[in-house]
Amino acid sequence: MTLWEPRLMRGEPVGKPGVLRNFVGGSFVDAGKTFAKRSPVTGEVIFEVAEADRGTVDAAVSAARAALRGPWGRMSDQERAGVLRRVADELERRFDDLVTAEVADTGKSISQARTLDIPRGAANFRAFADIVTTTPTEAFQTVTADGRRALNYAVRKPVGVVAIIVPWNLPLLLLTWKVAPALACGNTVVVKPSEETPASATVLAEVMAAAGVPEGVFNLVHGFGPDSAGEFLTSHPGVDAITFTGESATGSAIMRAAADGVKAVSFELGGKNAGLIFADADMDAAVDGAVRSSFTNGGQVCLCTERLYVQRAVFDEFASRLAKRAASLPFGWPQDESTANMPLISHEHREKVLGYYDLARKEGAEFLAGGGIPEFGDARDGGAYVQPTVLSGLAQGARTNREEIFGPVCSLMPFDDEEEAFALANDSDYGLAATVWTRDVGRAHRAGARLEAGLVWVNTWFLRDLRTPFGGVKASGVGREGGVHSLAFYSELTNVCVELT
Ligand code: NAD
Ligand code: 6OD
Repeated sequence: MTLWEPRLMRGEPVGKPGVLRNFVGGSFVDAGKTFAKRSPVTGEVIFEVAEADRGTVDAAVSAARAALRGPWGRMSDQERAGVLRRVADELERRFDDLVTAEVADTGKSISQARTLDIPRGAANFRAFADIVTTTPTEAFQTVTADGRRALNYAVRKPVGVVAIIVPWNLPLLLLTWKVAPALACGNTVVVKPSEETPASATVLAEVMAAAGVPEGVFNLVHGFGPDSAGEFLTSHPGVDAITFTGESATGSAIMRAAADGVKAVSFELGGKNAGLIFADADMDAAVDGAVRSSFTNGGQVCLCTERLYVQRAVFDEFASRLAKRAASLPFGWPQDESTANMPLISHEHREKVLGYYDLARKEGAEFLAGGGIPEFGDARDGGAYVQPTVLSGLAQGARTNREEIFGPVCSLMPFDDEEEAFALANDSDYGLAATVWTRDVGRAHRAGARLEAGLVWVNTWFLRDLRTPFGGVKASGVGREGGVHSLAFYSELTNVCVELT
């Protein structure tokens, strides 16, 4: 019997939960304790997960360090790229297991897992196999004042052991987005997925072994953050660099841990992203886009728009169309192809989101759609669902408009002209992504130049090219990954100067 049974996605009773283990030096290992992973769809325990203690994290870091000195450390870029392509092929061979793992852990719809989460896992490995083998380093012909000549060129080398800490919202996508470039550059990794989503990372460990990734190159430790695997890993002296995706407050804690060892960090953090809908926009496209950008993945994407500024002339029309769409998004079981809504990741997170619905009421919001919990009359009533919610009438300075909620909720506010729209969008502690809906080409380019965000989408949302820079400004992140920017973070450059005189 396999761990990855499709009934895990169907809300059928699981019986005795399967055990997910750490992966250290090429073998699956237990650790002292286990913790329970519950289904967000029904609340039932679906896995017991081995929580890595300090000794297990130590062993994982040592295995990663040893692997740098083994065959992996002697491979050329081309040879490593070949391994990455085999990993992508194996991910595709394990497609159904990965869909099961991802849907079981998150409750997301099977159609989203099949079209976004799992395909992006394989795409990440192929993209960085291509990028590392086609990106040159610098070279200069040097002539000095006294007539000496030299050739200067740069050589890329791995940073060493990279710690990768990721969240629960797009588990495989976000994990492989960092594992693929780290391995492409010749590093070894110790990864810690979120305690909420241990399953697809465990399948990835199986994939690594099957694809012939040498032992110790990819290590997996399960557990929590503080006083658990996350903290043991980020404070470990054997780790050379830390790459993290998650909340801004966690980023601060990890930055403090990294300071002691003066380690390089790359942070992809929270957002409070703005969407701007101008009166000249294609209104059908803008409404469709806002539905996607506010409610995809239950609003649990760092790039989701929680603030929507709408030009006054079209405010009422847009608000009523968006509210109607939000109220009619189908709730279904994850395995139904038509399901659009999904549960929040946990009851704890649902309490946080419902707390913001209450806060919005206190701050004077009008609820155009949602605001509560759906009722099913079946096992899903034990899950962590909330209704997709559209708010209006909140002041720009309301906490609901300033703090990241990370749920299926957006707040609508009117504006009169472009200047005001850009100023409102920029009035935020965060700066991850902005989305602009307009037919005015000049305005589209002005938005790109003026909006304080790492990413500006025009007439689209979450359309990704993996060669482009990705990251946030202000509290939304430190550094950029993607394309050559990932190569810059995951490698060290040595300049070689050869005298030719
Ligand atoms: P989180 O910060 O609570 O946890 C993320 C990971 O960090 C988990 O694996 C967790 O166990 C670990 N962790 C927590 N505390 C730690 C500590 N002190 N030391 C080491 N590790 C620790 O985030 P989350 O709730 O899992 O995810 C949601 C957040 O992630 C949102 O804020 C969202 O915006 C953000 N996010 C950002 C991006 C991006 O690309 N900018 C992408 C996805 C999610
Ligand atoms: O598409 C990506 O590469 C990426 N890092 C997406 C992040 C989504 C946040 O939840």
